[in-house]
Amino acid sequence: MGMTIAQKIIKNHLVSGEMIPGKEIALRIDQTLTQDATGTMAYLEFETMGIERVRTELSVAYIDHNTLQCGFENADDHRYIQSVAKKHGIRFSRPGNGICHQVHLERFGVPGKTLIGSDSHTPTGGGIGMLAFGAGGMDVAVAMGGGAYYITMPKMFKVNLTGKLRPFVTAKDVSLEILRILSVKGGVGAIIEWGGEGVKTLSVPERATITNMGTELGATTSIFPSDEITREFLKAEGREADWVALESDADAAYDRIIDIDLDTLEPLIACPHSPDNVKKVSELKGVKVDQVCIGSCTNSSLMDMLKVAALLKGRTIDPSVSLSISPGSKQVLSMLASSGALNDILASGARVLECACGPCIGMGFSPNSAGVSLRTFNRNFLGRSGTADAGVHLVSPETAVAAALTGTVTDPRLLGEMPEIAMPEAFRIDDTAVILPASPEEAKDVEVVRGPNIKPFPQSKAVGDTIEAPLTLKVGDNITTDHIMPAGAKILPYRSNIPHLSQFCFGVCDASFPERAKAAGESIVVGGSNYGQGSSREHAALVPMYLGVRAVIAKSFARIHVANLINAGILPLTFKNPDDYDALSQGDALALKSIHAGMDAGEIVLEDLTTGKSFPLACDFTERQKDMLKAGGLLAYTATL
Ligand code: MIC
Ligand code: SF4
Repeated sequence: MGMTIAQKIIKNHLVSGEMIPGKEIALRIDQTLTQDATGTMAYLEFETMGIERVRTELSVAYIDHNTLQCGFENADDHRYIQSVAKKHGIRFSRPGNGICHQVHLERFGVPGKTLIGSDSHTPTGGGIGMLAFGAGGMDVAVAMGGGAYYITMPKMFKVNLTGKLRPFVTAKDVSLEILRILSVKGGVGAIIEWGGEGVKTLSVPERATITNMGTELGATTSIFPSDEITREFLKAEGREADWVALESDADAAYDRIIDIDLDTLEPLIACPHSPDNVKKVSELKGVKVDQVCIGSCTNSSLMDMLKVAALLKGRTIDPSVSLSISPGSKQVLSMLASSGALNDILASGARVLECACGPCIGMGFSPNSAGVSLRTFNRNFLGRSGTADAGVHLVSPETAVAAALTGTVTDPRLLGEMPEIAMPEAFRIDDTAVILPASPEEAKDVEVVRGPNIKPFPQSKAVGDTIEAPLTLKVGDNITTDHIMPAGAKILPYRSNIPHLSQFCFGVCDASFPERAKAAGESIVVGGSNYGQGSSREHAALVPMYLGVRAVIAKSFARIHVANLINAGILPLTFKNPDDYDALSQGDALALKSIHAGMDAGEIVLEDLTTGKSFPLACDFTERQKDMLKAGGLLAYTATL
């Protein structure tokens, strides 16, 4: 039987395991990336492994998230990352050079290679035909050390595109359409391959918008073929030699095929507070808009920015709207400047921010109280913007401009003619903001600089045979890692200081949780379905671990988060009967007994000592995962090898 693109790349990188959906496989990783909000912890973890030089083909450390420097913390962490990168053979992308996924696509991504990144939107690389995964920092540290990356062999979904997008309907609308169809859980356990005749009408940046937002579907990753369009893009980046053709076999089998006719799509909008709460823009016509933000790893390519500039040209934004524009990379910004498009943006009244994540992760530009914000980003989770009662909506750059000009939600097709914008034949190449590591000889003398905000890694505990602990927090469905460990300008600087960070754990759901958990000493958290969706931040596991959480029981888990829980030595268990969730109450005294035998049998019984009821819980751990849990997490396990 023929193979899909992803299956071919997996086969080429398979270290162990069988390519049977649901079974654990280990993959050789060619490239890694980190960003600064997860990177400090990832490099601290890498350092504990005592490896002199990374063993990947390429590893890049980006600075793009924590670029507001309101105190010494972020600046210190950046110096730490820069020095650790220099010492251990990692390229360092300076602050200002751009958002990791945009820069990686431009300068480093290679079709057919594997990439893992300590950021959930690493699948952006699928736009160029890479098999790219978001992962926890510890998994990235292991991959930098030459270790394999373990995942569950995914199912294969195909989205078959036909037709061609009409003017003012964009790749972002394709992303929102697939979210409407599949929901934020619909991609769990699957790799989504984009194919069909319609693919030939999409440029690499458009493809990357789509693979970027595959993360919001919960998919393991998403991928496009590598074709002539990919070759043209790489050629324009001066990297034609990196191109290889990649396509699935004609008789490849898929677990699910979804058809989307690009001709029939309309401008779409995801309403608060979930990326799958999708409506037609026309349904929200006239809703007052306070703020518009254009940028993020989803929509910050040169093409996106040139379209925005062309639509803003000769117009000024509505006086009641605040518009921010963050180009995705220095390459994008410098080409906007040299083409004159930057002047059209500035003349419109927009505020141009640096090439970084910025408002997407609440690093400034939080909306006004109860403000309506239209953003070209990928997530609109409650509180993520930094304003608790803001209503964040996700839209295309075209829809964002229409709202900025009119002050209300407006169908962009009312803006008139879409100006013709051609993809440049050559991008402006300047890699001076990527600092190369020291040579192996010089590396010995490089001193790693550590600021006072870097606190020791919290001690994990081995999973013993019994856990008796209260249920300190019960939460509902689709809890994101932004709920568990919020980010934003005030909290992000403490990503290397777990004790400080712990005060904010579950702050979006229940601000009293940290105190309650500390008072309890050890505790158990209960969640609904798709627990831990969203960001890859391992802090959403490390901080609960620090607060004494020993087990999380949920209806189902998101892929990266469940791996992070195991890496942190927290036992993730699922309800065999999802209705049992209703029988548990916050504050109940719970007991898990005969855990080790239960892990082997695939079932552990939960006793509710308060109500006297008991419930069967499922666990399907591999031998490696069992050993990791019994050792107290990945770092403790690695030390035993
Ligand atoms: C995000 O978009 O939520 C982030 C911030 O990029 C995270 C990483 C982090 O929390 O540092 C992600 O997507 O993994
Ligand atoms: Fe940065 Fe936002 Fe992309 Fe995360 S989703 S990497 S915060 S731009």
